[in-house]
Amino acid sequence: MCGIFAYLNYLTPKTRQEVLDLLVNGLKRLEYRGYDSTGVAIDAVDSNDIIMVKRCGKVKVLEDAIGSNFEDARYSEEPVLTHVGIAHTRWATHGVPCELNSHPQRSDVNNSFVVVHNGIITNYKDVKTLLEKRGYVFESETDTEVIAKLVHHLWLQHPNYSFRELVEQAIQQLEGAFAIAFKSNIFPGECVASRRGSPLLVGIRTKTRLATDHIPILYAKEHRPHGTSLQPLPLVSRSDSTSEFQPLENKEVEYFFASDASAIIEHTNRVIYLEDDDVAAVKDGALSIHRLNKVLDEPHAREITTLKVEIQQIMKGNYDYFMQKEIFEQPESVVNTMRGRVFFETKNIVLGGIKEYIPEIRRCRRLMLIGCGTSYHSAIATRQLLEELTELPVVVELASDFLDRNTPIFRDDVCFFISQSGETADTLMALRYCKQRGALIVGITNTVGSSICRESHCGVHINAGPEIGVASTKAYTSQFISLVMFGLVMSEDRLSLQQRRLEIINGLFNLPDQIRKVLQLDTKVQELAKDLYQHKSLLIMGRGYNFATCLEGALKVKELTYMHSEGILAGELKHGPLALVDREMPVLMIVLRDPVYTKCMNALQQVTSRKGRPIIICQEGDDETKSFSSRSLEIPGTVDCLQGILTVIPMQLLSYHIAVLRGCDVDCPRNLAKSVTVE
Ligand code: G6Q
Ligand code: GLU
Repeated sequence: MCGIFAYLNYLTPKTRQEVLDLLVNGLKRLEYRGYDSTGVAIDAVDSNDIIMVKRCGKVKVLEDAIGSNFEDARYSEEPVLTHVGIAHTRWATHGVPCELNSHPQRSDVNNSFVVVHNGIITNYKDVKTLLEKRGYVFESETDTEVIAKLVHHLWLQHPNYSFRELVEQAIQQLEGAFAIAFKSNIFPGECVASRRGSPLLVGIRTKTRLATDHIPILYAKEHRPHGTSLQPLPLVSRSDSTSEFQPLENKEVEYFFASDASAIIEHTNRVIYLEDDDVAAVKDGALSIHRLNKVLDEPHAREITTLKVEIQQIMKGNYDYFMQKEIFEQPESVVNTMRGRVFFETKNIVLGGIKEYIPEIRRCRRLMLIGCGTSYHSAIATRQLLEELTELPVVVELASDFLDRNTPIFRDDVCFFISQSGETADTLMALRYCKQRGALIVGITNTVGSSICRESHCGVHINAGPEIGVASTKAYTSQFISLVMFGLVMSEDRLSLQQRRLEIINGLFNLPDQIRKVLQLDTKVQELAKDLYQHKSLLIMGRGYNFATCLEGALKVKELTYMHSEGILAGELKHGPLALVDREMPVLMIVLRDPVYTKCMNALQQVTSRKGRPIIICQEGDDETKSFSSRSLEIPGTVDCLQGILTVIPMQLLSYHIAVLRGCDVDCPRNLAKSVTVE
């Protein structure tokens, strides 16, 4: 989730226009991360005021708006010695993309404190309620606005605190994930930034060589642990570490704060990667890094590292394609989907976006899950579990077919529309069809403010972060988890299901590490791809909870490699597809130790006795199953209903590697678009 770029020049004359150009250019470098709106904040010419320009849409729109906003010649002619500018590309999580919800968000009409933020503040409602009681009036729908207002509130309570101390105290009250950068007209020339769970780095440019390669970390003397009750607001004692204060001092210096190095590298290659809960503050040109509490064995300084990479390389990290990057992001994206929703300690699940509708959903006649392509597969993947946990009939529909059939819909139906983009025309038409007939509409999307979001009665944002590769990967696993979370909410008061729920919640807890483990199979999968890429076809077989993986795997192979591929329900083998099997036909079979294991083994034997040479995806350590083939991939075992999240990853990797070997355009397969807005 999205982009921060901030720039501070100390005793380095720059016109405001130059600062603006720098900020806009920084945002352009971050565009590839995906976003829906943008904004900047800089200082006014003849006062301490902060001027903000925010726009919905592309950075280019912001650039044009800036052009007309700062026509005053003094912006391009009068150099300023010291200046702070902050800028942002937003990927909405709370509140639709619009000017008011764009960042920077402000503390008050005077713009006393303005902030740019990446991530999600999961306890923003509590903080907001508290601040509203103290008279704050909120103007946006974002979670971010609470950060700016909280800092303002703390400043009113402790007018002697430094900018850095105010931010330090504010972040103790925040839960969730964030990278933030602040600017203030009460503290001109200063910038304070921090992070937790979302990346942020500081670039440093000086005329002369830096005197040090390390910035010592300073600690607050007292602190409160995270997530303390918000009543009353903290009266934490001030961190007083002046005796240790050894900031990086330089006469002329420029600082760049950014979500990733792509926005910094053209200015400097000297950077510090901030760690979670670091607070980096620049005052009088000196950078200092603070932490709230000392952790044993922690380094005492943050190292200034020298980047030796090209911009292109940074944008995709160590990856060659966005799709590959997105596959490897899954250990983090699944955490983002669960953040602030699954409480592992109390075994509690809260889905804020549908909470109020749960009683109505519990009374419904049936659940319908509707989508296209990969999104449809996430419905197939979770249908069985939803039937089990909700004890309701669950119908899964392809949006286009659903419309063709004039499917009967009733007022007491609950219809889920699953869509990464939230704009797929077929899904949207099906939504409108169901809405007209009085059904309750639940949107499951990755794009806040999309048509499906807006037209739903309620919903769940899957929070997978922008997906750039046309082939959907991390959105699938996040859709999967969102639907599982829904099932868990529906079953929370069913006594007979408590053991099952517990098993699933524990399974969710272990998922990120298990995904990391599956990703380690990458080289092995690449080897398999070398065996397969010259073939014309690939059959993928499985059943039960893993049938969806077969369909999704086959879709990935088709769209990326242009090879024929088919996902086959293993139970259907003898009703036709078995005729395809011989020595030459590539077959991949998913055989896990779950309730349908014996049936899958039957299918495996049917294949091998026709001289088929299947590649087997089986459970770690399952030597018996493995012995049926010379080629296998072992994946960690989890609870049966979550296994599909782990089995789909080798399929994503396999299709990716075959596509690379066949010389296909991985991120933009021919004839396909990321968002299908035509029927
Ligand atoms: C798969 C594709 C595609 C996609 C559908 C539905 O790799 O991305 O199958 O899932 O076109 O798109 P939405 O999820 O955006 O509705
Ligand atoms: N949660 C914030 C919002 O919706 C920030 C989203 C982002 O990372 O851009 O405004």
